[in-house]
Amino acid sequence: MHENIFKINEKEYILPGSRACQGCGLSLAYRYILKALRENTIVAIPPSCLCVLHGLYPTTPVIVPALNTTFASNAASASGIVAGLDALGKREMTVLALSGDGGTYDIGIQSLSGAAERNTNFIFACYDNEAYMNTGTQRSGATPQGTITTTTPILTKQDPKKDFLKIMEAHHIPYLATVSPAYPIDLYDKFVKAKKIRGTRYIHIDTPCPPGWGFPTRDTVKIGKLAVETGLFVLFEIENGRFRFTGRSKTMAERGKLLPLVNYVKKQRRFKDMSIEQLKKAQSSVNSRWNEYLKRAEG
Ligand SMILES: Cc1ncc(C[n+]2csc(CCOP(=O)(O)OP(=O)(O)O)c2C)c(N)n1
Ligand code: SF4
Ligand SMILES: [Mg+2]
Repeated sequence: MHENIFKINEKEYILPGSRACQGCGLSLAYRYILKALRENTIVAIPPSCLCVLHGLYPTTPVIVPALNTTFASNAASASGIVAGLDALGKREMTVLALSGDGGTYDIGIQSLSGAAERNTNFIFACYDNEAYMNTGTQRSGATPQGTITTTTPILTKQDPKKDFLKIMEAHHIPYLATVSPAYPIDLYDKFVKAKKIRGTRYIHIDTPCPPGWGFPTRDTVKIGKLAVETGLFVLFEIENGRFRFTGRSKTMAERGKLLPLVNYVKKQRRFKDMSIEQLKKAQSSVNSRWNEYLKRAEG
């Protein structure tokens, strides 16, 4: 079923000894991303947990070249790398701008929107751990309603998560996809595919984070799977405007039933003060978005 299941790249691009936390969803995702993109990849990195993972110059566990950029300018800096490579005639290189949700939804949105509008020839991937984790779990535009963060410690976050996928889809880019490190083959296949497409490719990564979300480090994959099986995070791709479910979401759309959202919520300390009203609202928005996707998949 998966075109690359027997062809997974065995080479490791992240050597042992990174500074990421135990059980980090970003570490898992990044490992598979680099396996899919292979050599000839340059990564642009804004201030974030990814920056911490890469370490302090002159040492790093990552064996592809990377450029540290400023928070707001990751997409603009990556566009500069693309232009430089073009000028040198190096067309075999892949440029990956990899930003956190803060660096995508909030402070990086302007440079990303400009680059996507110009159909810049790069992959922009957002690893969404749903808060500013590197600086101590402040709320971002990606933080879900009902979550405790260090900037919403009493009442929980009241505003809903921004629908960033719709914002990116409105840029009419050639490729948009969602992935989860809990489903590595789906993730791997999508990055392999994205590498072959020219223009702006946007990939959204659901990124479970044990300390920020409040679950045991051994449960990263379990939490990632629950996000997909409750329909909160849907695996799909939109290629030249055509929507299709992939991986576990595809089998669930064909013959499955979504698990109740409470199964996901009750496993994370960040939701401990979520009200029943907030949970009902979140469940109803999961249901209506799932039905929207089912209709799109039919059409
Ligand atoms: C202009 C600017 N504002 C604030 C900071 C401080 N800062 C560094 S990393 C970070 C959080 C990044 O959050 P996100 O993009 O979600 O990535 P994560 O830390 O969750 O991996 C912040 C606020 C900064 N480096 N530059
Ligand atoms: S805070 Fe979360 S995203 Fe950041 S390194 Fe730790 S587990 Fe990974
Ligand atoms: Mg974040």
